[in-house]
Amino acid sequence: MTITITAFERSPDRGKGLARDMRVRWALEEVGQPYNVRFLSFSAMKEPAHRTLHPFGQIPTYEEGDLVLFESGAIVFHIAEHHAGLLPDDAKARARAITWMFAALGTVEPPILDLQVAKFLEGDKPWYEQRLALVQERIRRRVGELSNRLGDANWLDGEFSAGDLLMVTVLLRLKVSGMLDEFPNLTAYVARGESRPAYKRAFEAQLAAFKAASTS
Ligand code: GTB
Repeated sequence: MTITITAFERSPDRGKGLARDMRVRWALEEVGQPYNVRFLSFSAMKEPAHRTLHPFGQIPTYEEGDLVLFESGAIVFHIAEHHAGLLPDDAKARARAITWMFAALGTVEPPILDLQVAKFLEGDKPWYEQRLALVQERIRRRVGELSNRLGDANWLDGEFSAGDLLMVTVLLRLKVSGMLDEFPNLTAYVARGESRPAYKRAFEAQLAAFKAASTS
């Protein structure tokens, strides 16, 4: 069945792979599923037609026959549940990999998103410096805990899983701040993710789309 996802027509990150369609593209590449992409402008995302697919008027969405999904984590989970390659067969290992998916989105991502909010939306506030310091402290604590757990392992729990896929995409958003460099094992972990052929294919596809939109 044809799979169609949505993505930014012109991604604000200029194709650096930080928008959340990247997670979905990467998951689809890992399991070898072809997909189409419908590109949306910011205004099209807020139109009723797209809101039928996504109540919050965002990307990514996922359509497969009459199934429509939103939320990148739920989409990656759906892909992982229906195709081999992203979740272990063993029931307990599978449950642990799913736990890491939730940990990535529910525990590690929120403080990292706070940093983006502080930098891009609160930079002109008189309390900005104080807030920034607090946000950075929270990130250091949380990411430090993750670093301790990973130790010198390649992946979070045995083989690469959807938990790693989401965690790597979450940590990638920290790269530009320089804070990831404080954790060499996580820097190497992210680089391992980026060096996977499926990641590279997904990255190239979204970059090519950005370039095509910029020249049109
Ligand atoms: N929880 C949802 C999910 O995981 O799918 C969050 C979806 C979401 O935030 N989507 C963003 C969006 O549609 C795009 S990814 N924003 C438009 C809107 O809300 O109107 C977030 C994002 C945007 C830009 C960059 N960047 O430029 O680096 C990175 C990530």
